Amino acid sequence: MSHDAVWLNASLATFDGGSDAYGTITDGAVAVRDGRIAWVGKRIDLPASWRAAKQRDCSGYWLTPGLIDCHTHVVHAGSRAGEFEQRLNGESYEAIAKAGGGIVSTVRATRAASEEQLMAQSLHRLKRIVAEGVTRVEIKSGYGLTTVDECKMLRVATRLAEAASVRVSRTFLGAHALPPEYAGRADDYVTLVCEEMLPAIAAENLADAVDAFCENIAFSLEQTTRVFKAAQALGLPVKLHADQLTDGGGAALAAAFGALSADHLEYSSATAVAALAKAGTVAVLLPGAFYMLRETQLPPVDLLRQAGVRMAISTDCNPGTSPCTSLLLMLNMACTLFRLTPAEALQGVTCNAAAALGLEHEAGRLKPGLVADFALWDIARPAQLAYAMGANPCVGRVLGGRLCRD
Ligand code: DI6
Ligand code: FE
Repeated sequence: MSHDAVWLNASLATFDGGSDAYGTITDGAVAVRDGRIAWVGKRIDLPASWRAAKQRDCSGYWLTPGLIDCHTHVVHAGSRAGEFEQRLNGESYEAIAKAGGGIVSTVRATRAASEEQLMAQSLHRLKRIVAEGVTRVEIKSGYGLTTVDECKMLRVATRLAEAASVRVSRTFLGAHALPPEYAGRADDYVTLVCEEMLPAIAAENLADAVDAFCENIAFSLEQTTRVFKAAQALGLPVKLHADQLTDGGGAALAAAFGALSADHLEYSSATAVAALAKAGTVAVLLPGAFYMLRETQLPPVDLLRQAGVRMAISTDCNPGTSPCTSLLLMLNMACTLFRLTPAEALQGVTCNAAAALGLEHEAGRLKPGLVADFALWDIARPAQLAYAMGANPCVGRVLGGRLCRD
């Protein structure tokens, strides 16, 4: 069945230039052909050739690009509520990780789960993310840490697209934590990641990008460099968890490799910011992890802004440092905690989130040629999406021109 139609009677936030930071068009129209945007503009300017097309009435709602959650670990098993309690009793994230808790406890649960169990637990969370107007989600592996279990996670990520009516970008994060069986042998584990896991994942086409956790509790600059070289040799783009807990030089390394994104960045230096700007690497800011860790070091937002580094915002949905399934709440926190403007925050979950996934010419704006993925909102102005806490004004999601039933 064709979903070619003209979407009418909506205010548009195109994020594609125009009179304000949202690219607002009042009384707009969006024409869709073959799942892609064919025309965007004011209704009165709609070309005559579209006047006889099927019409979809948006009832005066706001229509934006479908939101993109560009950094999640939504596929995992188990919960870390106990660890949360430990932290409130004074234990630090690093100390818990060193004592065999933290990421490694989720690794145990994820290894123990069958593909179907992992699917069921993850789908439940993903549906909550998607319900807030999200049409694309990035999903990382990184809680398997064996070839079999990393592939299991990425297969679940692949299958979730259909199950949750959402587009999925899959990222291989084998270098997330050192599995206990490799204690004291981190370089050997990195060899496994580069020489066994990556080729297996590339051969099965299970990943769209490769990520690593570059941090003193995880992998060094040298180890990250090995992973990046192996990824690029297989033609896979890279991204990095960088400078989250310390200034370890991760963001500068990501820039040196032309990474799609460098994520977290609380401790990134001015030099690193300049390198990101030069490389065109997107800064992915994760206010949920900042909040959950009760971090006080703010990411260098003013420097990023001045340098023209594109900023994206994401949930970082993960069981340890950001058990969050609300991208709208992250908009609010990006504004209140990081002092982004509502327009910057919204660019961070649309056009800049697309760029963080290497999809800036595919998604994230209302622009001819891009996918017809939309969210419809019962709001009076776009800033309302960043203003409210705990509200969900999403009244419809459109994927490739087709209205989703959810
Ligand atoms: N940084 C994070 O915030 C998450 N992973 C990472 O590399 C934490 C993941 C976890 O604690 O389970
Ligand atoms: Fe993360």
